[in-house]
Amino acid sequence: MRRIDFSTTLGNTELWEVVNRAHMAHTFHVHGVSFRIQSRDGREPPPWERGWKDVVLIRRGESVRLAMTFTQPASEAFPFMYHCHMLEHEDNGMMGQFTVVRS
Ligand SMILES: [Cu+2]
Repeated sequence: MRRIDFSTTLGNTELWEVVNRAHMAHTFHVHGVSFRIQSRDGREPPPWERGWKDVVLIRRGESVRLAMTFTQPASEAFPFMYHCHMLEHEDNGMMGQFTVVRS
């Protein structure tokens, strides 16, 4: 609960590549920010996935690129989380935490 996995700066735009090397699909969710799916396995996402998201399904073996801009601060005392949205997975630790600091 007290672990901070990384920190970013308020106003930063980042491109995250999330790779699912597991044997099943996972629903990747980020708190405190919305993102757009830039690609799935290097290909443009289908039309229904081109809007703002906070959850993305990542099938086994798949890789997605997500673009996001951090507009809300998050301190070490109240960090944001990113996690699998399947309850049994997040309850078993498929989760991380990050801060958004002022420059
Ligand atoms: Cu999962």
